[in-house]
Amino acid sequence: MKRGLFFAGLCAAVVAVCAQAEDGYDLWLRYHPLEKAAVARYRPLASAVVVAGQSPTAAAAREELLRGLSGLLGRPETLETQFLHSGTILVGTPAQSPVIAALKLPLAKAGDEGFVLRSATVKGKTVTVITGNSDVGVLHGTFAYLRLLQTRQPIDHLDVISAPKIKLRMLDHWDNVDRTIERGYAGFSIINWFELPGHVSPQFKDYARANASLGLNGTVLTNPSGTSFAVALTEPWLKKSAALAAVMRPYGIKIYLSARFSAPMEIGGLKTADPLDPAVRQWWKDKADEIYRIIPDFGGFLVKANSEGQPGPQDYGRSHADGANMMADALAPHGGIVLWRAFVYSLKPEDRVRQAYSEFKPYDGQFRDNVVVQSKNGPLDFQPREPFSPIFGGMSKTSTGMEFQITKEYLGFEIHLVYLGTMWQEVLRSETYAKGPGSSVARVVDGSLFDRKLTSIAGASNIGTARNWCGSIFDQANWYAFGRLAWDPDLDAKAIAEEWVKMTFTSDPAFVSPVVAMMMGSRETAVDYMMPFGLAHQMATSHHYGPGPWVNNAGRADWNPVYYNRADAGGIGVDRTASGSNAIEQYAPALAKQFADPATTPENLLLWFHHLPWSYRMASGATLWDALVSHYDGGVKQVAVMQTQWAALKPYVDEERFTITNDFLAMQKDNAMLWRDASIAYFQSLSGLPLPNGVSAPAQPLSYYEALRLPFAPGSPGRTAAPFREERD
Ligand code: BDP
Repeated sequence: MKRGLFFAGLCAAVVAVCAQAEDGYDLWLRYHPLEKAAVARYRPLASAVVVAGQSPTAAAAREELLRGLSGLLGRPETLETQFLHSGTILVGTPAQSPVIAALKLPLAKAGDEGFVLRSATVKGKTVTVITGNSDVGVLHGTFAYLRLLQTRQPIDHLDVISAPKIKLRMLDHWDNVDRTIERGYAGFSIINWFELPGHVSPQFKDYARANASLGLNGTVLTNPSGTSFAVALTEPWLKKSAALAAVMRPYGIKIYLSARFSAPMEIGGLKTADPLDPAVRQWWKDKADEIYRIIPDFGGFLVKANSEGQPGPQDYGRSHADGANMMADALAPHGGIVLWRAFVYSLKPEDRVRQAYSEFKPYDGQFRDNVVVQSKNGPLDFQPREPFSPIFGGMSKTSTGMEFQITKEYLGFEIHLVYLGTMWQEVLRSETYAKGPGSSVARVVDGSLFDRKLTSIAGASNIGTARNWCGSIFDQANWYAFGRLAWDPDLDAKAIAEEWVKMTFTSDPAFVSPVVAMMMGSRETAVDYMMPFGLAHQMATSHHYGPGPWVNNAGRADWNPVYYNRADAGGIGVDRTASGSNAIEQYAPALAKQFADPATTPENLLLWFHHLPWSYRMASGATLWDALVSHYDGGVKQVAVMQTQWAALKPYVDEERFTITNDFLAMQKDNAMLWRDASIAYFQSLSGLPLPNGVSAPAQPLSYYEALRLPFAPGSPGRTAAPFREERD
């Protein structure tokens, strides 16, 4: 073979290998070489690097910058300050670098964790400065700088100041200590407790990098549900957590643990967990002291109490405030935080969506300063669409933290392509009217509305041992969007999607715009085929994947799909006005008034607030029945459109990531038809109304559903598989 041909063949083989290697592991930090034109534009401005700091965090910034630039543009020179030339990037705090200090940049606005990116002239040379008040700020600035290159932004006149608007930006792992994950659809937990503290998987550093690239600063290692997580508060386990904390620390991320309320009994040998009992209080103080001896920068506790069978203060006739404050007092001397969840769920006659507010509102103002009351975005449970929880805006004297669910428990697991950025934006931009117009949920959560210093956004993680971390490539976008919104809840979901697509795939506009369009419409599409107009919780079984609007545990004061749709011969929807549960009274008067009347209720929440006849006239003039059917059907059609769009993009994507997405879209299409058919068939059996023109009769929805039944329920609580335990018989 001729030499030239041989090399051509070799290169082709290398390219093929590279294409195959795109398995998603690198997330949005791929740093593949930019196209020639971009290299020509950027390289003269990014040919050398001076990193002033020496700490492990400064080393992490340096490593990332070199890794990023080397991949994107070609390896930069690493210089000492005195030799800098045009095109040098100066990295460090003013305290570390007199050159940076002399520039007197507006660092006051960057806070403890933010950064400044600035093009400047030093000794006649054109340089770029990445700086902050702390090494962590500089690290965040480094990732932001690389993002500019990855998304092809101009870098020649940089003048960026950015500081996080939220203090605690947390990823909550619902990972059980046996490595199963509650509501996890991406394999098992990346935390291998069995090997810790002796060995920390190198994957953990990549996990820290990914989180730090978004500016996240906290991670809860253990699930707040279940029965076994108290063990994580024992000394041997704290040492395991300490090994993880050591990897996270340089990346500015603190670790937190879920605290089981009954831990003093389970691991402390006490007879009670009563929060007003002096021995119990002392136990938590001693435990906090011990934790901080082992993990000096421990973040604090996440607590789920008196919800879904979890123990809590009410077991002793005490309140949520009593319980939260006891733990807060134990952590306060060390600067620790209690994240007390407002997701309460127990069998009571009260409308379920009223419960969190009813239980927490009376204690507004009674929680310690280091307590966050962490509420899900909606009053029910991470449904495809809910109004915002009235806790936001309703508790002006409490730090109310936002809890989103990144893992798609109710939105098609890892299979359905659903971008959640739009959903979270809708929640954050919702108007609470707590202090009149301009009182958005974002303003409550960022602390500006009620002048709260302690602010928090948490997301239930979607990460597991899947090679691509999230089970699907597009679910990586939800991790990404969550982190970006936690840093700045005012960011735009579309802009975030664009960034992610460019960083994850390519910046070619022929790819970016259709994919962003797919993502932007995807949540509404899922709402349409699953539960339009504010219907909620229409899943058949506890695994929450497939449809089953008909399930009715008749006679029990239970919550099931029928409880949430109230469909009968006369109509559908839940009356939450004064003639029903009056849940609307938990909102500010201006909103309560709006929600009281179907004509002024946003159509996408109509059936959340109202029970209406099938013949109700929608704004379009169509009857409710016809509109409902056409939304279910429209959702299916939209999935088909996504399928076609994706198929046409094959030339732009590597084989592996193309195929998984293609396969999942086909599954989503089948599932969407199932949702439509099952729902329409059931509602039609009650309404007796004909299907509108163009919509065909559902094909045997029940047997359809049976076909989908899984032999096990992925991600369901109580699943027993334990990957590191060998079964012997
Ligand atoms: C529900 C989940 C359940 C969680 C619970 C929670 O179905 O598995 O434990 O939320 O948030 O949505 O605690």
